[in-house]
Amino acid sequence: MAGHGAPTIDISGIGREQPLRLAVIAASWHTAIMDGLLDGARRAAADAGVEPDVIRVPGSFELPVAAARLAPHYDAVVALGVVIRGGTPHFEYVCQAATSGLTDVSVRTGVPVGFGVLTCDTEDQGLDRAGLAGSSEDKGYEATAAALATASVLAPWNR
Ligand code: DLZ
Repeated sequence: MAGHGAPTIDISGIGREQPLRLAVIAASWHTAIMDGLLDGARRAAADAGVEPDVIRVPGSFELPVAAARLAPHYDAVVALGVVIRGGTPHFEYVCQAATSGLTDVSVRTGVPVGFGVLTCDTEDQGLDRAGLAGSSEDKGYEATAAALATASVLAPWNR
């Protein structure tokens, strides 16, 4: 799946028009890539005029349980992680757990969960998507913008 075809999502100031509570949950493996994703998430939040709470967890496997605990307290959640394929099936299990777990949290709670988990064959692929100098994509920003834009569009149906 390439970044080609991605929409431009305008989130400028949406958090100033309507207060939006944002939790950014970030795994800790692959530090350089994670730093880029987290910086992108913070930039998106700043563009939206939102002050995020940042919660760190050990690995991507822990993202769904953290999202499940936090989602009821926020308007939008973003999950950031980096999983890099190794020589064992572990990659598939962690990716599957993160993907299905985060989807489940989002659908079950009705709180948008931005999917900022990179699943890569190599570290270079992650660096290229981390919003760093020289990266071609900025997945932390994109996932945060998507979660905030979705929260904003769903706000009229807030209970
Ligand atoms: C164990 C593991 C491995 C091998 N690789 C990664 C990875 O590339 N990215 C990541 O976020 N986490 C990894 N983990 C850790 C698991 O996500 C989890 O933290 C542990 O299995 C403990 O539950």
